[in-house]
Amino acid sequence: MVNLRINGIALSVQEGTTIMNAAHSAGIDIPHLCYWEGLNEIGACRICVVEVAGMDKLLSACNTEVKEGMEILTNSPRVRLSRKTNVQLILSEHDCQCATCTRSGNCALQTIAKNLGIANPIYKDITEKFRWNRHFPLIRNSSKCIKCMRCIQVCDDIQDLHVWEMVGTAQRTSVGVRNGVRMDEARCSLCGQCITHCPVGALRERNDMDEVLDALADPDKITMVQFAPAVRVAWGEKAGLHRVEQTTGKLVAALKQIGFDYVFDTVYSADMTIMEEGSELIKRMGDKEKYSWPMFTSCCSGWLRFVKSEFPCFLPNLSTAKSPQQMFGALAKTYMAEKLGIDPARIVSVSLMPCTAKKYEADVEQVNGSGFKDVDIVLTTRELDNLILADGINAGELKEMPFDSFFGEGTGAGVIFGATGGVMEAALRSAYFLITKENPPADAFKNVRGMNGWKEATFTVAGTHMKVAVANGLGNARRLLNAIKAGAVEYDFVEIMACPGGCAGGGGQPIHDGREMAEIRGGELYNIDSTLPRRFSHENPTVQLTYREYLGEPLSRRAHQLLHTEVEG
Ligand code: HC0
Ligand code: SF4
Repeated sequence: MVNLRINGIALSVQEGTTIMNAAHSAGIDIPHLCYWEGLNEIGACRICVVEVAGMDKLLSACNTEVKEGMEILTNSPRVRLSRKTNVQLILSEHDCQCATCTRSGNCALQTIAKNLGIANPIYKDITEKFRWNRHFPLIRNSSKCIKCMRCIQVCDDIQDLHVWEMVGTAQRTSVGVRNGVRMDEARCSLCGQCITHCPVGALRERNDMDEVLDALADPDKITMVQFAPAVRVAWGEKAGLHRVEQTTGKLVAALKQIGFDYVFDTVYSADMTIMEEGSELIKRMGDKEKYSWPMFTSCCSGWLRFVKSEFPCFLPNLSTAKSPQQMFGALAKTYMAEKLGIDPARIVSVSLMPCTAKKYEADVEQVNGSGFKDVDIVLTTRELDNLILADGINAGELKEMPFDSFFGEGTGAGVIFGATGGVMEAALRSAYFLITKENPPADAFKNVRGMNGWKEATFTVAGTHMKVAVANGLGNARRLLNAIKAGAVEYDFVEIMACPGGCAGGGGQPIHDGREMAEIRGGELYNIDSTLPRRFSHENPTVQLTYREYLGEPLSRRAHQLLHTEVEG
């Protein structure tokens, strides 16, 4: 037997085994193109190259046998760069008319280029018909548009935003931005629903994978990654994992294999959000005249863009609490940096989200409170899946790993943030406690669950009646806001999520053509909540510690500086 290590994993294999097969036995599938076992093991495509400690040259894994004591890396920065460059070179000689190719959808080159996140062939000059701001989080390549008009339908009928329209006549008919404005000037919420409903690759998010890979390759940087509630119930779909197999522990293990230094959970900061937003609601209710009603949740970045452009009159009604993504970033570069004794300037804070609008949110100046950019890079669930696939990680084989201590501790209340009604339910669970000093039954507020676009409920807490509403999908949000404006309805607290079904159906989630997945994924979030030992945000021991050690109490001056968009309450 031969003993060796691959990506730090120790293993023992038969003499004569190739690196490719040894890696496979450790759960790592090294990407390859020309290799066919027993037929073609010539290492010609140079896609399966790996780095072996002590050797200058990269070796092809398909035809190199293992040797005793070998230390092999299948995903080092050199390997990743070489693999990507080699695929780019192959593409430069390839006629990429995939839609009309009989192998489309079953093509190794197409798959590998996609898994490696190659969005534009750099050795070819593809001329697009429309000018586009490539920094904008939503990108459209009109040369791939098939004019199916799904983007127009979802934006008009579901989101009621009307960003797209048919432009031109006869042969020049195409889809364009309404009124000929530039995309970054359109009233787009960045919900990304046009992307998840596009049957081809004409619409996509900005690809930020390379920024993450650069950070991972930089020895001066410390990489911290958080992942959102809704990512945990979708990340394994691409790899074909059964719902019960796509656990958070496996995702932590995948992120560690990719090379992140710290893996944390956005659910921790969702619990922080509840403490701040719940306290804010109680404070506002104690001084009703001073504030505009109802109070709106403020954690959905698509909804924030929508309210700013469509209903600015409601801006004072928004909770000043930042989203969990941003709370996490602010605490990572202050409290966490202090605790770990790290210079915050060295931290690269990466966020894995089911959302395209979160890419925009991280760049908004008012949400940065740490003195640095609180969240440096946001990847969608689809980009996360590509990171996993690009490194040949076999998700089904991963051994569960725990989050890094201690931003990994979260409660069921934080988990359900990812489903419509979840933020409201989590807030009510803790508001009840903050008012009465007793926990309600954990499922006391379940009336706000479900896929209805506009839900209402009334609860009585310590003799106070509270009327709440929950809307998902921006068309429903518009109807609800118009009804409030007209005086037809009155509420105390309203949750709005831009995507149908909430983040579970977010615009950055894996695409299943022709199928809405929000209800299934949302149901899974409620299952997780029901099985967790803690289901109330105020019971999160890390949240309690954060207040004891660092913030004092909810709505304190420091809490305002880091966790709210207003420095004073
Ligand atoms: Fe969501 Fe969130 S619940 S917006 O949908 O609040 O994206 O999942 O991460 O930030 O937690 C998205 C999901 C989040 C945030 C949380 C909130
Ligand atoms: Fe993003 Fe979630 Fe809002 Fe959709 S519902 S825009 S995924 S934050």
